[in-house]
Amino acid sequence: LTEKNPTVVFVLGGPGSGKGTQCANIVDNFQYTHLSAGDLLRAEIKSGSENGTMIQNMIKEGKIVPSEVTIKLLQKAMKESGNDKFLIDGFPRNEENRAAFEKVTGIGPAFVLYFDCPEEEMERRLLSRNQGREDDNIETIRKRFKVFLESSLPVINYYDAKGKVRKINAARSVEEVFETVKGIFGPKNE
Ligand code: UP5
Ligand code: MG
Repeated sequence: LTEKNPTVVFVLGGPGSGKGTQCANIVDNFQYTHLSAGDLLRAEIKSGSENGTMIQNMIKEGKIVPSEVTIKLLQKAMKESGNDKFLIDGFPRNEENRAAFEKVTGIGPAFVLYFDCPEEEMERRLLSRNQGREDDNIETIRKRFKVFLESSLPVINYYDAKGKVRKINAARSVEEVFETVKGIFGPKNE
């Protein structure tokens, strides 16, 4: 990294809560680079890397890929971006991810965006997404919800206890949600 103290915002929320959609809007309005851990892992599968089959199997089961794999991909993408402001979307997903990222990179998040959305709404969105994602079927979606509740919510609670969580009602239109998001990033960065 060229800058010594990069700014990192973790973007968290359940499957289908709108993390990727809102990150795209943030990037259009503020000087951030969007890094989706899930997108990086899916690109790794496509590239035919030696970890590809393992990653594919874990995503199909809604399981969390070992943190060293994900962190390596994130670090590489951060370096290649040349930027020093990052939206890290869909990571950290469990306590081990969180602790390992802080240990390996020495970076803690400036804050954490948490897109809060009821499961029924997330399920509706995922089932109608139609982008050919192997994990957008009802069996895998149920597993993803379970992993989110059991492993990812505790990470959000950890940062909430530190006053770092900005919780957003994500069960509104894309535009309404982004109005709230904009207020968090502030006019000064626009
Ligand atoms: N949509 C979005 N916002 C809407 C709104 N306000 N109103 C109506 N519709 C809305 O949105 C999902 C769909 O809803 C889209 O069709 C969108 O148009 C619509 P999206 O913005 O894609 O939601 P997002 O929260 O990004 O959903 P995604 O499915 O990407 O979330 P996941 O957290 O499940 O997926 P991710 O790619 O992060 O991870 C996938 C898997 O990779 C994990 O299950 C895990 O197996 C693995 N993984 C790891 O192991 N480690 C990691 O660190 C990351 C991932
Ligand atoms: Mg996403």
